[in-house]
Amino acid sequence: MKYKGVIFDLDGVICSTDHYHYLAWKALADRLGIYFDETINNRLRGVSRMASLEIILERYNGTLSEEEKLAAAEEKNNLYRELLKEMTPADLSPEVKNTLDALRAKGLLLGIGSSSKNTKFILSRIGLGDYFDKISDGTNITRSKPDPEVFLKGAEYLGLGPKDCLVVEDAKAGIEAALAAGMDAAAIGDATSCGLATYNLSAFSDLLNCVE
Ligand code: B16
Ligand code: MG
Repeated sequence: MKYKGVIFDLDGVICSTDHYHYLAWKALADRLGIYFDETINNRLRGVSRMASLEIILERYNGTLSEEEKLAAAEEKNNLYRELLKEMTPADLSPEVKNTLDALRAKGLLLGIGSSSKNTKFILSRIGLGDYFDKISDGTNITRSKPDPEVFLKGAEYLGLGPKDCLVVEDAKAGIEAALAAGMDAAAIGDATSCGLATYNLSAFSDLLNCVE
């Protein structure tokens, strides 16, 4: 086996929460009179909550104090969490679940490396609450992707060195973070176009070919 562990990004890799993020940011942007569309929403992929807010505020005709920014981010998050309650185990695709099971059966450790502070809530909604060996997420990092912190912590939690880990990501910032951590990176979806990844996956199950 080429690796001892695989660290998965959550949003856009294990499941899709893009639309819920979009709806919640859109509601906030509308209230503040800020133009916001799906193209701007794509720039938020893999980016932390506060950095996402800064991107949305690029089109704001005014200024918010730090306190108002925190309140705006909390407003978005409360709405986002309400929307996440619509998710069920049916939002986990059989292909993803079967591939995860097959990787585990090969003896690989499975971890999460996500920018989200809602990781545990999302995993519980889709029926993977206790599934992963270790979770590194927005609650244990101080620097957002493309900084490697989230993946370095993930590897440390798994008890592995960077060279023993493969990262799976859907965002360019996430691929950059994995490479900066000294790890190989498999890109899926949007991230395949950046041309930086060690592997480009056309389907999640392609991972099985990358690990040996
Ligand atoms: P939260 P990932 C990222 O998750 C999302 O892609 C990104 O859109 C979001 O802003 C970020 O999490 C923070 O999420 O507001 O839930 O803390 O792709 O790194 O799993
Ligand atoms: Mg992602």
